[in-house]
Amino acid sequence: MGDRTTTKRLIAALATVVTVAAPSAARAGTPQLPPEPPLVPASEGFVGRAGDYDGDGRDDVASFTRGRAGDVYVARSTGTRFAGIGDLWSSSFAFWSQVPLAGDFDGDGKSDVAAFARGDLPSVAVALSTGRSFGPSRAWLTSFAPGSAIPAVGDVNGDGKDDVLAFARGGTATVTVALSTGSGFATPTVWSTSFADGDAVPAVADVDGDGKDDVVAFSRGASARVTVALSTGTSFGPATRWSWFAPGTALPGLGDVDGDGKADLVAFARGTSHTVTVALSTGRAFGRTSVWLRSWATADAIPGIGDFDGDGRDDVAAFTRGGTADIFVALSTRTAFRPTSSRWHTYMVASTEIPQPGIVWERPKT
Ligand SMILES: [Ca+2]
Ligand SMILES: [Ca+2]
Ligand SMILES: [Ca+2]
Ligand SMILES: [Ca+2]
Repeated sequence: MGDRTTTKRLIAALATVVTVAAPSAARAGTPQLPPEPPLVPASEGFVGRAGDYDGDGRDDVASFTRGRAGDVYVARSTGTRFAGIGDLWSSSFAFWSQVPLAGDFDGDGKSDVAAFARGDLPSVAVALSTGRSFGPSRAWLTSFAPGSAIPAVGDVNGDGKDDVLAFARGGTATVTVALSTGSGFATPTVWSTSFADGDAVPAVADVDGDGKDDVVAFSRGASARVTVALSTGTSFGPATRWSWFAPGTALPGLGDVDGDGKADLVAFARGTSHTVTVALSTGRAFGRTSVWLRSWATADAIPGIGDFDGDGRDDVAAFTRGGTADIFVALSTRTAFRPTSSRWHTYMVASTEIPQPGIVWERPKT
């Protein structure tokens, strides 16, 4: 126990040295930025998909310090653990309270990262993966996901390049899409004028298995409605109710946990139970809800979904963060999640850093 704490302090000290040794131009040029806003503003959050940053078929984890530093660390999956400690893949990406998300925006098989500024100057920056680090941050789009719109990533036209989405929610409830050209995002267009209204939690995945990512909205709370709008390749079809799932404060996500090509529902209960429930997609609806795992992502741990062993079935992760900064993984057996015997990492996503994949959302209003 004492050894591990000492090791962690050494790592933290080393990380500081690395940061000081390589100050970024962006950091040096912006000394008068305001204090960092809260990490998760009221009634906001995001569902981040997993990334395969080195393109070996196994999903890896990334950690974003955000704030003034804008550092991005990656720990690559070996299939049984996440390797490397303090592997800095970028020292100037996703500053302050920007929303960091993963996606393969140029379609080369290696996941890249996007940062959504939102607010009054809404831009989307992308840093492409070389397989060993992230290249320079470049603005791929301006005036996208303004104010408190919820950004998301998915390949909605099925061309192999991930696109970006913005959910307006509230009374507007539009869904805007900007398609990736491979080197930028095209002019945004509205793909739905009525989806994910109020404070519904939106998510993106291919629920009918046709190769085009669809949109899903979770009402949570007492109603717990799950609404789907399928992608036609150029727009989203009508909103249709597919299930009752993720009631109360449960954190909802999507992943193909049985590996049939259709994304399924996964919910992480919060509060006292901490069960993980799954409802499999039939392609036209979500089936019966069943418990796949108990006592997962307890306390304030952040859950995530990704195929960490690369067998084609999505697994679940739990990031303890804080000073412990452990990562646990439970692998899909196709009918349940089975926790692996050891931690997959013992110092990754520390303090209040944001992990990808991660489901970060505040509890619904009561
Ligand atoms: Ca696309
Ligand atoms: Ca689809
Ligand atoms: Ca499935
Ligand atoms: Ca798996």
